[in-house]
Amino acid sequence: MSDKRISDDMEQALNRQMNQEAQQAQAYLALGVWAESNNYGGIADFFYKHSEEERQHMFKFLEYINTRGGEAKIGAIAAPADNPSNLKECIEDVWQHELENSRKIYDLVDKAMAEKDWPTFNFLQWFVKEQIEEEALIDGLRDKFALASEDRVNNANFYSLDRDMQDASQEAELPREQKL
Ligand code: OFO
Repeated sequence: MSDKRISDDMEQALNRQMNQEAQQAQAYLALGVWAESNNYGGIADFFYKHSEEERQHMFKFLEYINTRGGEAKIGAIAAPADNPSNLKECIEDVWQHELENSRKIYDLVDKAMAEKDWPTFNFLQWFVKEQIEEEALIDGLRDKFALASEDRVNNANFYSLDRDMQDASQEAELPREQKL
């Protein structure tokens, strides 16, 4: 392996975030199972796709750490949180989760800047942009949920919400749609 071009401290911080992305993939996977077993098939697809995206994020960190002469260290993944008790709680949990992830990315950006580690600063800009998109995506779903739940007359709006989530644009394909 070539000489290391990131600090030990940065290597550890990037490894933490890499494992955090793996943890997020696991959390979205668990939410997909929860949604599917509650007959929200569209929402389940949304979470399964998002789990794949988080896994791709994990790989971006892995490749970057190794490319800079560091070593990506695959850590343990904790069990996901308990299932939400309803769809509203589920969407709010996801929202808080993404906000927290944005804060972690910004902390890394701060660190890269403090260390004058411009390659890492540049690498992280992709994630800053990604979090803008992810926050907008989940915030949009919160709005749709609010609209759907205003109509208490029937469940038709929940059905539409489910379809909207299935069709929401995401970069990853469902694992079952990928060509092996
Ligand atoms: Fe939900 O985003 Fe990764 O970083």
